[in-house]
Amino acid sequence: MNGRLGLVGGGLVLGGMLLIGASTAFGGNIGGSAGMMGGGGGAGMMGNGGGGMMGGGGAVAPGPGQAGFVAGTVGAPRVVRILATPDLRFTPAVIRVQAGETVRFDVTAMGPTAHELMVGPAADVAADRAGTPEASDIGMMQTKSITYTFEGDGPFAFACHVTGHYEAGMRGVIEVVR
Ligand SMILES: [Cu+2]
Repeated sequence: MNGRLGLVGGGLVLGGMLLIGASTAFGGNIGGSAGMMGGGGGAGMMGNGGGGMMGGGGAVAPGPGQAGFVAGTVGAPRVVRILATPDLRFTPAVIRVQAGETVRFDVTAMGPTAHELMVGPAADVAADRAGTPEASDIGMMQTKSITYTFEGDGPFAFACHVTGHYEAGMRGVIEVVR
């Protein structure tokens, strides 16, 4: 019995770590999906997308402005994972990039609603301007990517322009770190 309890305890610890990560990065909105994300490459997601948010996690890759940070290049973009959640939010909603770096955003739709991801200058993203880089029709548990090089001072932003989503708050900001 003791041995079995120990095993259960270990499982809870692991689950707890995932949930801590999930609640930090995802606002706790996808609690039921945390395990699934963990099995599907959660470690990489945390390492790449967590950055400063995770604050102190030993396995977390340093973010822009932090010692040891490796900026993305055109040849080897830095991967940042974004979740499009059923409550019409992006997680994370604030992403830091280093000036000039190239980032590949991998966005996954976490629920039955299809989403889009537009990335670019904030004014273009707000206006849903044609020609602004966009991944569209991202279905449930589907992941699509946009690769973007952050030249200039910004401001930059990202958003979903499926009808009503932007107005509901489905948008985020990209902070450029120099
Ligand atoms: Cu959306």
